[in-house]
Amino acid sequence: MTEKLAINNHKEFLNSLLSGNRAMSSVLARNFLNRPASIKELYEDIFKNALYDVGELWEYNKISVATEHLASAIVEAILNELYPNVISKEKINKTAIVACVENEFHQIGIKMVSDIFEMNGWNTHFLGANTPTAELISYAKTIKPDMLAISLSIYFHLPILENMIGTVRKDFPNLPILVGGQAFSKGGQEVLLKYKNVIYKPDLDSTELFIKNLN
Ligand code: B12
Repeated sequence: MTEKLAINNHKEFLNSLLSGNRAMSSVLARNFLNRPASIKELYEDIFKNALYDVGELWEYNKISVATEHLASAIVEAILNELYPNVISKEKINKTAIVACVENEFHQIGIKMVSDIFEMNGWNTHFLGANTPTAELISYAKTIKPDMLAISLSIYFHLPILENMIGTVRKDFPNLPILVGGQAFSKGGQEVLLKYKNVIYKPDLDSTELFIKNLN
């Protein structure tokens, strides 16, 4: 019965999220991967588009905050559930610390980015939402990462990012810092040009291309 549940586009997955049906959402996601489709397609075309719609529905008061919270919690749960599909068999002995800037609570996009690193053989340390800069730095000193990947969704968090970059640079002058997130969807990337080795990527395809070129 469950194998017959299929999605052709993100709207069907969105309906499942809005009805709060975690079990069905999970089956739909797994069946999508049986087509076959890549994890990246599932993340970008289904999860991301559905969550962007959730955001719009919330913005226009068409759904409650509770429904929005539930929808994002279901997607996060499915990301964790799919993690075994993400782990690469061939590790390349490179490590990335992956986090959101301080005060930033949107962590689903950066979790997807973390998975893209993993799929390409990297070890990732996913610190998640609202990571205090001082903690990030003291953790980085113990891990000695090859890359820092940082997310921000709220444009007003840009000064926090700039402050973080400045502080990181004191201890890690050459560490590549990959930056992304919706804060830059309407511009703002030019602010990053003044920093050496700070790279902006808008989505999972461009992030993966960037990682593969490094590898
Ligand atoms: C779920 C959600 C929440 C949840 C987050 C839960 C969680 N566990 O993450 C909670 C409830 C915490 C939340 C809170 C708020 N939210 Co909110 N939220 C959303 C929602 C619906 C989905 C976010 C999401 O997961 N999107 C899907 C992911 C996959 O997309 P993404 O983040 O863009 O990531 C992609 C790329 O940007 C990129 N990327 C992301 N990070 C990185 C990092 C790197 C290094 C790279 C290379 C790439 C990259 O890769 C991803 C894949 O392509 C969005 C709607 C939307 N448009 O996204 C609103 C939205 C982001 N929220 C919004 C707002 C206003 C808020 C609040 C201020 C609401 C409030 N009044 O309290 C607070 C702010 C909290 C804070 N301080 O951060 C606005 C932001 C508007 C703006 N740009 O300023 C949005 C757009 C809703 C809207 N339409 O108005 N929110």
